[in-house]
Amino acid sequence: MDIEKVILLSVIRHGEQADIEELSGLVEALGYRVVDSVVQRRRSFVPSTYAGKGKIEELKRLAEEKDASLIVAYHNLSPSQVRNIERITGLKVRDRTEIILEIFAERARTKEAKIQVELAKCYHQLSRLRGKGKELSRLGGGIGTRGPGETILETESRAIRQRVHFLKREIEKYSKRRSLFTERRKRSGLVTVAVAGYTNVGKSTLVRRLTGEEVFIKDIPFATLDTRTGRIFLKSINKKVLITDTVGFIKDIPHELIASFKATLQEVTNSNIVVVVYDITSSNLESESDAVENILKEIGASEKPRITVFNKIDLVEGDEETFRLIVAGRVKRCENPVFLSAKTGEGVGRFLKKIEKMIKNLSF
Ligand SMILES: Nc1nc2c(ncn2[C@@H]2O[C@H](COP(=O)(O)OP(=O)(O)OP(=O)(O)O)[C@@H](O)[C@H]2O)c(=O)[nH]1
Ligand SMILES: [Mg+2]
Repeated sequence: MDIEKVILLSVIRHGEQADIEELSGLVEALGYRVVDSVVQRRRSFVPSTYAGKGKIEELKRLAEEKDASLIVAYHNLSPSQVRNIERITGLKVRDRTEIILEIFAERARTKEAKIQVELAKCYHQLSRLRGKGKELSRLGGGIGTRGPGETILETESRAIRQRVHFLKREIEKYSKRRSLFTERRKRSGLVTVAVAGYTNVGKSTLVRRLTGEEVFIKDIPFATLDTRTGRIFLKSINKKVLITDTVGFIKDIPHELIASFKATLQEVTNSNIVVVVYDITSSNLESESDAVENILKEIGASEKPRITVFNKIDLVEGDEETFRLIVAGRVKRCENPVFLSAKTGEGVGRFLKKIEKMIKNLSF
């Protein structure tokens, strides 16, 4: 079968940025090929077509020329925007949230992750239906009339809401189980360290390096969707420490995903120390750091004791001074910085020393 060819579409409003390269990586993670991208700078989105009509026409010509069959928009689109762009171009249209949800759906392995992804999809469908409802009611007849479309919408959204109710109850079970584990850990005096950070920075590689756990590592966004915990023993302070790998963060994360992955992200909130990992080679440290801080805040973990890891130093020439210069002023918070390579192991000793010191000082 031919690989589906995709053109990316983004409207950048004044003072805003869109990470087209990242969107391209996400789309390609699903096995599509990105053949071009169209970017329009303007003050606001066009309500009916997201980008201006001229741009959409240009997109149509480009798609013909490049044999593309799918358009992926950077921002969330309303149902009417999708319909209008589809009508003008004759191509399928999706948005970034749908792409991320699809990646999550593809990667989910455990029952819990699958339930969380399904919940996120339900939330997304509901928000789309709400949009559709508004459009229909604008078209609708006089007071008290109920168009047939509306009835179908109501039935549809009721079915989804029932499913949401069921899925939430299922997630609650996992959440309770996690709370029990947390309690037990606390009582047994085990210290827990959660490894968090942007997607694809090397969190799982670090956890594997430290614990030897066979976690899944791959050069793709969202390789990890489930938390995995391994343990290490810190001889000098005679303590067992649990290290948990977590799902990666992303900018403008679909709100549906944070809401449904709260249970998994609870591991970060419940831990004693949070290790925030960055990829020192990233050219987007600033916006990645913003995203990380926003999500940590949303899950109530921003005030946890933390260590900031800059990973992948094997890809950079130089010494610690060079590394410091590379990251200087680029991440919002930089408590207890450590530079290391999870791949080669360089600097991992220093990292463990930092953890030991922190545990001693915090006297867990
Ligand atoms: N050169 C180099 N590559 C690394 C290092 N650490 C991780 N990688 C590579 O970076 C990619 C992502 O690594 P993962 O450990 O899966 O990253 P992650 O943060 O767990 O990613 P998600 O689970 O997808 O959020 C893989 O190709 C790793 O081999 C490192 O220290 N140096
Ligand atoms: Mg991972």
